[in-house]
Amino acid sequence: MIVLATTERAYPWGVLRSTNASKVKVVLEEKGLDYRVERLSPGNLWKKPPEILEKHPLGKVPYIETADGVVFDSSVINEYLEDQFPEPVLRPKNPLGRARMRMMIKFAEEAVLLGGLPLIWMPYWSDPKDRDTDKMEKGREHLRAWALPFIEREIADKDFLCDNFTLADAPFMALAMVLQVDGMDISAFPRAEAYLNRLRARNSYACINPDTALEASAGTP
Ligand SMILES: N[C@@H](CCC(=O)N[C@@H](CS)C(=O)NCC(=O)O)C(=O)O
Repeated sequence: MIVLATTERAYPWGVLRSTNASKVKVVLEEKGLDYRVERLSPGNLWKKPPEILEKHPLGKVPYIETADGVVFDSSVINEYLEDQFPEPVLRPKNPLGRARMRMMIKFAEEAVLLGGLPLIWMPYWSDPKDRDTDKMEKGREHLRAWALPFIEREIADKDFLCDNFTLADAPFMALAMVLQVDGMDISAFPRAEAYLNRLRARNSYACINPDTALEASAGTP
């Protein structure tokens, strides 16, 4: 049984989950693997106690614990899962296809998960009256300037970024999750909007859907 260390918490406006760990959670689901969620408090991520640093030297989530050892960093974990559990295949076969998949993941890491998304997502972990709404709007502007035009162009007339669903799509499921809570209007990017809805329609999305209760998304039943 794989243990996924993450941060997830229920609020009246939805169940909020770590964006980077959500990338991994959907891949565990897509591969039908047995796993259990271990929830670390957001406070511990900032305090970085030794028991977390022992598992993840940067004191972040996600990391996974397997019978073979600990693996940290969402993109590294997802490729490890693909290597260790190759079915169903979530990686293109040819080198150029793989390079494309990794470029999509790299873009998502820098322009989405580190770029615009935290400006929108972090305030949702606080009371509405404590939120910096200007900062949240900056996050939305960042998405309108970078992530959404990129998706609009790269998805073109495909269903998924590398034709079939692959690891390239996992980080964009975290974007779908954040925008479900935020409700930002993205109708100016119709192909990106349809793509995010396609990701939300996958069975694996249920484990990160803000409408799914914590008890119903703790891993394999
Ligand atoms: N590149 C890392 C980023 C991990 C990351 O920043 N995780 C956030 C939660 S979504 C975290 O632990 N933040 C606490 C911190 O940065 O100290 C990954 O993909 O796993």
